[in-house]
Amino acid sequence: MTELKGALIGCGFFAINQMHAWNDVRGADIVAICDRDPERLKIVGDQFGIERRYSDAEALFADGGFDFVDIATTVESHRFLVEMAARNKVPAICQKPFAKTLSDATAMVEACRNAGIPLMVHENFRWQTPIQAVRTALDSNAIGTPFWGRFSFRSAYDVFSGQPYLADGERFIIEDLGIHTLDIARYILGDVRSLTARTKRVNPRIKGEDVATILLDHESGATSVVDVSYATRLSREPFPETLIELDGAEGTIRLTQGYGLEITNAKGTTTTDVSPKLLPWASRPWHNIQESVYAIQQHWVDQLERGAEHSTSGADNLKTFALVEAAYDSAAGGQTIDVGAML
Ligand code: NAD
Ligand code: 89Y
Repeated sequence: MTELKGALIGCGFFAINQMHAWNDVRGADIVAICDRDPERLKIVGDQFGIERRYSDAEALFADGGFDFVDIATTVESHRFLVEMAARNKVPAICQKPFAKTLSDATAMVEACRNAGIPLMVHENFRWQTPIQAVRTALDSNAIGTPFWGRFSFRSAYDVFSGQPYLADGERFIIEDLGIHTLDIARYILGDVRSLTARTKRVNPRIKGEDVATILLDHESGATSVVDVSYATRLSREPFPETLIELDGAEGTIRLTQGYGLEITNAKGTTTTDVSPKLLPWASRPWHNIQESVYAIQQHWVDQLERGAEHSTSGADNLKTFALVEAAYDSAAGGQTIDVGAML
């Protein structure tokens, strides 16, 4: 396999996971890094032994010598950096949330399409081992056609210590975390026709909403509820588990706290442990997310080699991003949003 050369922009909190995962991925190596903060550049450069270091993305692209760029900055710079990659005809991965608005996201997809470069959004939760196990169970027809689902993420984990910017934005849980849950709902039950949402802010120390309840009408005719909260104190903290309930014509699936997959159908009930692996560089409770970072990055390389579209391509992610925007619109106005009309 030819080794692809990558450059990573944004050496912050989450990029450490991406750098570890690149070390494990078959077929790619990071050869250059960029961050406008010299301290972060030095920490990541020294930790991962990267010599080529840039404080300015224009200078990184001008020097070139890499086959793809992995953009791990926060959302404010995503459009600017993806369009820079497109101008330089360099295939790009962009962290979630893809953009600030659906119109920005659409322009980014358009820029990459016109430049003829692949674009993948680092929308990694669908790559988690337990979520993949649910997909596999459905594909094996374990419960027949699903008609109802619940995708639930309820926690009181302190995400603000690692990611302080999450407390400052006008928007919080739907844009930051619910985006993954909505993507999982699409991945499991298919695209969405219409959506109704309600939000709340419970934590007085943050600016945005920390609770959201979203009702989805899927094109398949299934109905689902996506409910997310960072204001839910439980006896056993579930972070960062997404719990799933699916009812089908011939049975049910439950993804329960502690990574149990329970399938009930005419044959009875089976319970399987679908825990993620604890990779050597990972730490609990983040290991579920960390393993999915490795999985999505390996998928990036594998699909580039095959010349095939990525599961969370920019074009695919517009349909997830539309749900984020629709949820904020619905919560603000109280109405049901026609998602198809937004795309
Ligand atoms: P961070 O603020 O810790 O790091 C971002 C880094 O990017 C900073 O070091 C900053 O100096 C640098 N940067 C910003 N703009 C730049 C530019 N134009 N050029 C060069 N450097 C620039 O943020 P973070 O917590 O690491 O989050 C980064 C992204 O990862 C966010 O979009 C966040 O939502 C996402 N994230 C994803 C997951 C996941 O599971 N997919 C988990 C956590 C965070
Ligand atoms: O930023 C978020 C993400 O993508 O996964 C969990 C998180 O780090 C905090 O909500």
